[in-house]
Amino acid sequence: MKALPVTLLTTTLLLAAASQGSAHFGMVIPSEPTITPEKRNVQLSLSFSHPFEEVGMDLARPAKFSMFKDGEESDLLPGLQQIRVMDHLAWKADFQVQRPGVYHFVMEPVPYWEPMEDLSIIHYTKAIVPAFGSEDGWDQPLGLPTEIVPLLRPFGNYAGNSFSGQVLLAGKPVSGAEVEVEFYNENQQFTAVSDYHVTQVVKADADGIFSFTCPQPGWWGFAALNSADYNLKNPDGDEKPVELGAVLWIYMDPWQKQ
Ligand SMILES: [Cu+2]
Repeated sequence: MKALPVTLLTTTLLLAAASQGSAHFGMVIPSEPTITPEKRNVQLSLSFSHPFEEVGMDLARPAKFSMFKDGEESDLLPGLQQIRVMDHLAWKADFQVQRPGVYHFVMEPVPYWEPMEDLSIIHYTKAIVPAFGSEDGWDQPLGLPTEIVPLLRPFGNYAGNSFSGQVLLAGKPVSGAEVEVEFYNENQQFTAVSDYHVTQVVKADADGIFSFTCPQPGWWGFAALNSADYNLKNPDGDEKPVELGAVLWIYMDPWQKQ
């Protein structure tokens, strides 16, 4: 960051500050939304970012990174490698798929202290990747502290489909949960009509169920934010509240002509 005019720099910092607080998302983005026998390798990119604006934040080495399949959890943490995403510290994992199935990838970051909100943030972040035509188990909760369980099968969808999911906290539906929605605006192909359009918001019903129609092809992130029933110490050693995010990323394909 050099030779930026002072006014532009100031504006950038103000914009970054203004968008903090609502728009950061844990991100687990697979290199392929579905796995075929011809291309068995999938690379997972892990970051903590503002997906629409493509403004990155540093993601410390996650506390956990796992793959769940058929009720079994595999630890992928040892294979994580540092990368840069949106010019900030991020992580990647290479995973080779051997067998058909539905692979749930889950990141648990270390708590992120957010002074502007006076709380720590933990976004349990999930992406669900099917392999070799299997679709068994996409609707299974994983028993995370908080999670969005898809009601729409989270793959093989077109832009324009409506995503539905249920927000769980400690395994129970969250009545009226607030869910933030952002499009991963790769290469800044779109610009926001207003600041309100960057992060969209939908509320769940009494059973924690919400729907949102995704109008563009690409990755869409859903983040249901709730308060933990515990505190954590901030860097000054003070006990502060904790925001638990249940984040799910799904991919919407474009329609294809013959
Ligand atoms: Cu932020």
